[in-house]
Amino acid sequence: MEKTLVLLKPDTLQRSLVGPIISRLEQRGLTIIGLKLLQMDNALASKHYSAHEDKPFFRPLVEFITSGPIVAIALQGKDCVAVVRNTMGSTNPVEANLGTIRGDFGIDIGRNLIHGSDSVESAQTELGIFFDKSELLEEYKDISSWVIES
Ligand code: D4T
Repeated sequence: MEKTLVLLKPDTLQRSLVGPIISRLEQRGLTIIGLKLLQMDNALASKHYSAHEDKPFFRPLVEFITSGPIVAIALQGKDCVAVVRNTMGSTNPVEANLGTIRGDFGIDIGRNLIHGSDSVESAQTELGIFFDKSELLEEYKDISSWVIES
């Protein structure tokens, strides 16, 4: 079953939105298979956002993501990369639809609350950055057949 990585960014923790945001992901029918609270350092942030290192927002982005604790979550579910992306909403909260996490909780692209891998390939790479294989507990839910037909 497909997996993805979610990061709840420092603004989510500072604003005490961890519970409501995790609830939305769980309510979609996704399964938490790994979860940890951590403080990213410069090296980890630069690695995670290496695709953006030439962009003007790279430095502020690294500063922001390292400015306080984050929550890293490994999720599993049918089409979960796409399901997480459309549950998060557009990168810029101003453009995100109401009913999405960014649309309901954010107003600034530099404080957009949540990261989700943008493809199955990047999910695999990103999960490897934040979780050891032994930290992922897969396929443990009994209710899966009530969420996913097959
Ligand atoms: P992440 O990677 O955080 O899940 O966001 P997205 O996948 O939705 O968006 P992204 O990779 O294009 O951007 C990464 C991160 O950079 C911030 N950002 C982005 C910013 O501060 N200014 C900008 O102009 C852009 C494009 C927000 C998300």
